[in-house]
Amino acid sequence: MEKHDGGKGDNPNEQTIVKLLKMADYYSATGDQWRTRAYRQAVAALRKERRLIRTKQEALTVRGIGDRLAEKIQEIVSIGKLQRLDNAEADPRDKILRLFMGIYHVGFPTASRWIAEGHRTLEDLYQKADLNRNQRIGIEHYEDFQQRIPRAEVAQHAAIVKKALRAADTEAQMIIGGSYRRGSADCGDIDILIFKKDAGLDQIRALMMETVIPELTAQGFLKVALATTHHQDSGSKWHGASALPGSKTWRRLDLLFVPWAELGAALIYFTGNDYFNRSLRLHASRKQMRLNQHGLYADVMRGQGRERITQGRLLEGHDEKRIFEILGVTYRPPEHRNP
Ligand code: DCP
Ligand code: MG
Ligand code: MN
Repeated sequence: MEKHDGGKGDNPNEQTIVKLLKMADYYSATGDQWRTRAYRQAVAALRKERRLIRTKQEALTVRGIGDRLAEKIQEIVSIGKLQRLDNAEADPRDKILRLFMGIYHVGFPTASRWIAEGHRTLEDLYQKADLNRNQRIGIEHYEDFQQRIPRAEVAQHAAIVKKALRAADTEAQMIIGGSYRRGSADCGDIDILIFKKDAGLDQIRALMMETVIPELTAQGFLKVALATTHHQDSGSKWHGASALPGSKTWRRLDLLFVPWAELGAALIYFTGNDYFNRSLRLHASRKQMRLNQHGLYADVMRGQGRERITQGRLLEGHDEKRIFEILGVTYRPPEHRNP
């Protein structure tokens, strides 16, 4: 689940924004996409305001804020809290839902099915539920995977990966992405992009799967592989866990294998955050372009239901700054991509 740092602190509506973002996180965690969107929209609208919005009437004059949200905003400003948020945080079913959704790769559907089956604790699940291997590992290392990782430790894990990478190929390169690249003091996991000048995906993938990952596993640094994917749309990646020498704490490690030609688009995608990505992609589609983790495209043909008919013509894939430029968006350094 995505967590928020709240914002930059120079907006008169900061207190309101923080509460609304918590609600958005809460609704997102419970699978309510409609409300999630409404709350995020309200936050985006408030961010653009220069004045403090105090009353429902004032809130209703802001584009993107409807009746219900306007009431919530008035409640926050007048009593300094949001009853709905306090209730949500106290509700036992929601607590269990969030507990279960904290397991690696468990989403709302699985978590609610487990609750319907009568499970209430991680112990229940572990003893009685029908779990796959990754879910078992996720429960065994629940505490580890829930902890934030101090920034300095992320760098230590990355240094170990880099050493093995360079030993396998002196020209291979990597960049730490995710919240680390955005400058966070601590991270939910370790996200690393792997690439090499002029190399295609197959070359990077072979280097990692045949040499680097087996080597790091033999060293005892990599503890388990949780998922590997390799296909057209979602790209090529490795999910697993690592631990520093002498430490019993497992950390989640995500490796993204990136073709040289797609480095810029992959950097944008893997740097995030996910809200930033969504708004940039939306911006692209409003300009008749399409942005994904592989590149920025023009002339994308869509059918009646907005489904894509053609991939379109590649405008830019390699150069991160150039992608912003073509989109007509002022370049934002990673530290400023925390909407
Ligand atoms: N990403 C995305 N959409 C998602 C999930 C991820 O666009 N649904 C992108 C943006 C993220 C990046 O991938 O920044 C890495 O994903 P993480 O889940 O590791 O998220 P962060 O690194 O941003 O945060 P955390 O510190 O919680 O790991
Ligand atoms: Mg991350
Ligand atoms: Mn990640």
